[in-house]
Amino acid sequence: MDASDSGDSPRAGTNPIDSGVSRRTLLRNALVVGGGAGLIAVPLDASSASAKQHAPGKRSAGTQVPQTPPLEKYVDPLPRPMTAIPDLSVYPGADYYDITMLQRYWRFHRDLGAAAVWGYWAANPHDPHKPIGMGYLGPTIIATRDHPTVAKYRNELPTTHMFQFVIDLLRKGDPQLTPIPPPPYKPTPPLPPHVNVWNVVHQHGGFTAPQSDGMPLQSYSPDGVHAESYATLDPSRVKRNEAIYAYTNHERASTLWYHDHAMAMTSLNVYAGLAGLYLVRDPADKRLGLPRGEFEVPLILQDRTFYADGSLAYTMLQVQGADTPVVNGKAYPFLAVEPRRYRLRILNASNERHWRLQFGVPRNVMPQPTLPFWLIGTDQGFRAPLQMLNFLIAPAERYDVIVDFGQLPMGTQVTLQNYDAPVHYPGASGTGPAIPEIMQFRVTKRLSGGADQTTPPKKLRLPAVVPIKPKPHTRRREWVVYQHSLFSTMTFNAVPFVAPAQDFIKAGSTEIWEFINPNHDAHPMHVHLVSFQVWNRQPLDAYGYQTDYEKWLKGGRKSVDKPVLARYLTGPPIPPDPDEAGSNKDTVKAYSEMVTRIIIQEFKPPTDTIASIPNSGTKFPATYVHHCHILEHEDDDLMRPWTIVRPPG
Ligand SMILES: [Cu+2]
Repeated sequence: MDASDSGDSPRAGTNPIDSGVSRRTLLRNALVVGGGAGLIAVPLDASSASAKQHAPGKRSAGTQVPQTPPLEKYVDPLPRPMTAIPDLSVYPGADYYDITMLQRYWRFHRDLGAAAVWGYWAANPHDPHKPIGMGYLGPTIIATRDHPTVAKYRNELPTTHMFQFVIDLLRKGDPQLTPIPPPPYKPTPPLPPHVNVWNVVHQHGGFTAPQSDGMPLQSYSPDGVHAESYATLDPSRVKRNEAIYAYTNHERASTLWYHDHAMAMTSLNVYAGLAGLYLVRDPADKRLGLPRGEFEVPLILQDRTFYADGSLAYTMLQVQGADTPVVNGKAYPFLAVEPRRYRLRILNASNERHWRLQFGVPRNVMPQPTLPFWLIGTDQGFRAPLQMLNFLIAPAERYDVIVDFGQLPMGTQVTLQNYDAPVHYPGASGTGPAIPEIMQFRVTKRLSGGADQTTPPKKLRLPAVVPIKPKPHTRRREWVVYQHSLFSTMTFNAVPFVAPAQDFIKAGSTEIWEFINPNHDAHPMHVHLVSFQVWNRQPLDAYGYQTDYEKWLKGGRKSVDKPVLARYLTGPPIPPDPDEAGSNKDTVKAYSEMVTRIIIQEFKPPTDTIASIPNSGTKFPATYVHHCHILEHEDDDLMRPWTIVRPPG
């Protein structure tokens, strides 16, 4: 980086923030106040009196939010994340990866300077001097269904955080950042003394034993400080800043991903770059006739804000989301395509931003302004093809789509557009920067290899999704998104994350989970370990429910006072959205003022030994977590553990 830029562009580790708008006012959803039909949403406005009451005195309203300098669009080609190369010699019968977390430099745009970023680097078994990575994000790991993967994750990041000012505020107990639990729970320090950076890798969507799952309390720092539930396989092979995890890959072919999940700082660590794709392939899928090779393109969607020197600005203490689209690490990239079908594997790896995506085409090219596409898969794998014009993708969701550029004249520019989706959904206008355009596909390459030989999406015969049916006595479990006071910490069921699990689930059981969301924004809920289906949603008297829930809490949480959900439902059940129906999911949009129900087929963690590694299978009781995948909400404090217990006998 050029030192001459440093005057007005703070660096990693400095504090660019002096804001009157708190994270609590903007990141968290204000709860609904008011009554009857006239529900009033608390304004998410920096200047409102209620917003100010929680802001520390030294912050003044009106301080500027960092903004990315104007960038020329579509000048950088879309990068393709490299694929990591497995070492087959370390654990017989498994693909082994040696992955290091490092701070390196990465240029997000032709006209921006190189930025310090965090990323994953995979050792190259063929050449130790050429680790596989690009600085930002991580290489794609490609696994074969039912063939296990073993990974060693080494933490060599700096011991001062890239966004140290946030860590400092957190450690000081800043009320904007520190989880403040509802009574009778007491706050606990979120980090040990002297730990500014720690990390843990979670394979999102994986069917993984708890000791390899990478949950927040398994974090470990570059200098070897361990959180209380740190775990590793094969301890004789690891140093204190490392952990070895094993993955079964007993999933259907699917678009999984891996990302940081560290206690109290997941949002900062992922923003700095710690995420990558993890694709599970089924050899049988080669027969399906899907676009492959260079015609299968992963799109990792994120939003980032940059200082003038190109370095990353973390603005989410001040506003929702960031101001610039970044795909596979480049701002406003383009991809030159052939006139044929492409398979796009789209991951929303943003901290907070929901995107409503469509493929815009010039008016003179098609009778309609958008190019239809086919949805062929979601979080947990293939589904029946569904033709769509747009879709809403929440943080952590994946959409596997086929787009046909074959009917478009040479030279056509197709723009991936984002419309009608504020950062939070449905959100309020003005709470975060709008990003109407993301990237461009240019039909400029000649059709190679003769005609497009892939199967037309309508005729695809994809592995079927079997509907999960409840049984008469299927247990229902409620998770209330509860905000203890206006703009304060959000929890599930008014219990902080660090309190021990209170939910004990019998191994092998089917359950319906009810996410009760009286907030006026959606929360993307992710459940570790399991694959589920969206059952239905039902509108909720949010104000009435919230009021009576408060009464229950203030009355000492007596079970007789607990609001009975059925009394607050204001309409019939609503079936899942078309893209959710008949889909296997691991993340679901819990819409505002609704109960969202999911059905989970089976709580059955993998118990078999993986790759002959001792203690690699699940031991009961087995504790996992679920959480909101708005990463700032997860850090603060919308996450809970639950425990799978062996059934008696
Ligand atoms: Cu949330």
